[in-house]
Amino acid sequence: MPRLIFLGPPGAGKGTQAERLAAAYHMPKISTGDLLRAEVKAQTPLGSQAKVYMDAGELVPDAVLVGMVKGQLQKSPEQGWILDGFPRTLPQAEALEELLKDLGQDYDHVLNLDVPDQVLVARLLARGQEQGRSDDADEAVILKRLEVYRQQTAPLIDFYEAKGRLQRVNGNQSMELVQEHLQALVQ
Ligand code: B4P
Repeated sequence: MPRLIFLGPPGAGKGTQAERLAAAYHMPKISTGDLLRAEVKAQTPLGSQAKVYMDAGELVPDAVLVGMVKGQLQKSPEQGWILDGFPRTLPQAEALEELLKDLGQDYDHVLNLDVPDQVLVARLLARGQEQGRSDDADEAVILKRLEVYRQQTAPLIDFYEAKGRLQRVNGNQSMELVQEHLQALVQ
């Protein structure tokens, strides 16, 4: 089963496509955004801490995320996995390399979804209205997330490109077409 990493800015469709590919290949997805939102909903100490960062459009500290992902990767490695929303910083990417080495695993594809900023903002505002996600409700918070993406997450494109592992997909197409292109790369 493939092991996939999804990269891309907020609203690029990582969560959407991770869901679709997980269903298509019957494999687990590890979505750090979903895991954090579950902690927030359950009002755990970690959730209360994470909510402050998420509502401000900031990233949750690396140590929290690395611990969370480590537990998930250990669960059932033979089924493959899709990482959605992790890594999001260079320290997270470096920690993932170490983690996978220790677990005797590797990733098969790093898939970067490219979408222009104005489309991202429109998608996230629409989701804020439909689903009431607190970090999508306010345009200022969305713009902050894009700025944080450019500063902290975009450098991962060079990180994986330098390893010859990056594959780019145009995320500014219908969900069905994006899925088709992703599956063509993975198969
Ligand atoms: P995430 O939950 O990962 O969410 P996201 O980046 O905002 O969205 P994603 O790219 O998954 O977009 P989606 O498919 O949902 O992160 C939320 C927060 O959690 C972060 O800001 C951060 O605070 C924290 N966090 C998570 N991981 C972290 C980490 N590793 N380190 C530190 N902090 C972390 O799509 C968005 C919308 O667009 C949806 O409404 C969807 O229906 C629509 N859409 C998708 N594809 C489309 C298409 N092709 N056409 C039209 N609309 C489309």
